[in-house]
Amino acid sequence: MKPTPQVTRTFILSLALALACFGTQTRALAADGAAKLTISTQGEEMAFDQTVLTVKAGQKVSLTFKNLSGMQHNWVLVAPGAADEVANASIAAGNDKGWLAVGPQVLAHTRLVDGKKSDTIRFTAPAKPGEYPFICTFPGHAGIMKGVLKVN
Ligand SMILES: [Cu+2]
Repeated sequence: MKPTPQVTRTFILSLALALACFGTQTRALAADGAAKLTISTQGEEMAFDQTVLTVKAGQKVSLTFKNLSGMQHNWVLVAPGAADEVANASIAAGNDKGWLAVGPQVLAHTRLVDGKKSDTIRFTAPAKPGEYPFICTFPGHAGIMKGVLKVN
C-alpha cells in the first residue's frame, strides 16, 4: 500500500522530532555525562532568567551563570529552608568575602560575578530528592533574585 501524503508527513514530523530531541539530549550533557545547566540574569534586571532548574539526584552538574547586567551577582544553592539564613550571614560576611558566607547550608556556589562576565561551576546534585533554593547573596538581592533547583 502506498503511504498517503498524510502518513508521509506524520512520519517526517516524527523523525524531525526524534532528531530534535536527540540533539537536545546531546547538548544537555557534558563529555563526562554531567548535566549542563545555563542560567543568566534577566538582562539588566535583578532577577534570574529561570526560576526553576531540574536535575536528577546525585547527578554531576556543570552550571554556567551568565551575568548580563552591569552589577555584581552570584548563584548560590542552599539547603531547603536556609535561604534567609544564608542571605543574612552573607551580608554580615561583607565585601571581603565576596558577599557570601560559605558554610554547611551552602551546597554549591559561583564566585561573585562582575557585570558582563560569567562563571562555570561543577558540583554533584544533592542525593536527596527535593526542592533546593538558589539565591544571589549580594546585599538586597536574595529576596527577589531567587529560584528553585528541583532534584528528582
Ligand atoms: Cu544579585
